[in-house]
Amino acid sequence: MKATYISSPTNLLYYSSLKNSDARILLCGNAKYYITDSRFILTAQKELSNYYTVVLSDKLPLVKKSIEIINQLNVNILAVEGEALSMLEYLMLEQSLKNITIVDDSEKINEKRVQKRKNEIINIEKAQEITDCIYLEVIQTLFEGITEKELAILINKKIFENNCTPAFDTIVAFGENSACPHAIPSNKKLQAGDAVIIDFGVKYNNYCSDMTRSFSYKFATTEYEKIYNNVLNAQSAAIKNIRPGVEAKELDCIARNSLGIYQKYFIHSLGHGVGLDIHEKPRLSTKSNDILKKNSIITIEPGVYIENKFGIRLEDLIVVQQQGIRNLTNAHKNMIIR
Ligand SMILES: [Mn+2]
Repeated sequence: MKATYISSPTNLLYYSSLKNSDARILLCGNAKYYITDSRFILTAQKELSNYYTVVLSDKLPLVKKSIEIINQLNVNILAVEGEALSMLEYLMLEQSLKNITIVDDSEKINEKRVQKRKNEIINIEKAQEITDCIYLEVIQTLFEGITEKELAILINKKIFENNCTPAFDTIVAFGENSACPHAIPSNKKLQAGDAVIIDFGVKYNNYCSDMTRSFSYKFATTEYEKIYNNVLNAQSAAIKNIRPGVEAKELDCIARNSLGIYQKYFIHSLGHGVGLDIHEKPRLSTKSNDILKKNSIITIEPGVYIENKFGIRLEDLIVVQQQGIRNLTNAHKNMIIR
């Protein structure tokens, strides 16, 4: 019999609806075990007893308690999350389970998360709604001399005020710093004519949002205008082609081709799935073998980065629907903000 061993924080959350990394889940036929320690046992018993046999791992590490249970079951294959399992934990499993074959089943364990349930979509929609509001608020408070760090702190403060947490490190980049796709906010001061990239997301009920906006402060050069419209067109072209069944790499290719002479400056992939994790399946890149499925939530984020000059990235969060799409991002894409 095959048993599945779930150990990553995100899948523990997905499979139990409880946020607790100090647990393991074991699925074997109809048997379902939730193994946790004394700090969390009462919560687990209260919330999970209808779905799981809740097991206290008191004196033993979680992995050892799991091994005890596996040995009591008639298991010959143990499916694990190869992507997330630590080497040490793997070695413990391997050394204690001599007659059991351990296989990587990350793909299958993560597969359920690709197509979002109604409630998951609602949470992500709400997360993006908060993100839109924060963006619209902060761009009204811009002034010459504000630093990237100050603006990032302001965004983070508003995220917490909305009872959320940042979904990842907020990115704020001015001027030539925007040419770095994942710039770290510095003490650089905003000046008129600067290109600006703001990329952030929030976690609402454990679900992430993700948005990037780019603009030129006060005025834009002709070159900025030209490239901005290029990136905007590339994004629209990709979005227009989203539908269940389309290959992720085809969308990436459409966006890349649409950038024309600027495609060599598009140095990352087109997008990614968003859910409990900020980056999850499907992957939208040149190398991806993923095929879009309905009720997936994905980002479409083409960008152009010209070293020592500026960068431009536009990122929207999109629900793949049976018929067409639903764009969860409503923040405007004004090219110049004064
Ligand atoms: Mn993103």
